[in-house]
Amino acid sequence: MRISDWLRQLRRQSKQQRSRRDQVPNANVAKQIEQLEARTLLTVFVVDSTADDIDANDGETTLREAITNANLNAGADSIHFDLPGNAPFTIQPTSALPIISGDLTIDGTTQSGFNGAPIVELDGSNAGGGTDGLDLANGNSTVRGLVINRFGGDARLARFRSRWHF
Ligand SMILES: [Ca+2]
Ligand SMILES: [Ca+2]
Repeated sequence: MRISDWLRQLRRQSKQQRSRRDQVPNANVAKQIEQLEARTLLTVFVVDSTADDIDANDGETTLREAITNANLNAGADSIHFDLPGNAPFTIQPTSALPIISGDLTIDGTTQSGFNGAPIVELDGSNAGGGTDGLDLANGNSTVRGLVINRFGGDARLARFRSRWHF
């Protein structure tokens, strides 16, 4: 091998090593970003029906479906509202809603038309006596911008270790 070839080979090797070295921190950064995304990206379920059914194929999402999906979906979730028609929007569950088992934010302020006062109402009139409104059994859950009324039981907010009676 000629010296010039040998030098070229050496240079190539050193360049490859350098680029391999450069890739290590990049790979770490990519991994960190992935982890960050997993932590910060909430899955948002949008309620666009005031009905109370569970039917994955009817093209609309009820609050009952949204809570069920959030419970099944790993990690923290949010429930937003995009209900058609005019305020107030009344959701009348015909039985207890699923216990909220993970971190969940139910945010009634996302309903279009919200202007400082809640316009989405969770009405327990038809839910059966002693039924709880929302049972936040676990995690860091938040309910905002909702009117919750006419339930025989409680709206339980485990985060505050308290019971709200309605
Ligand atoms: Ca549906
Ligand atoms: Ca979840």
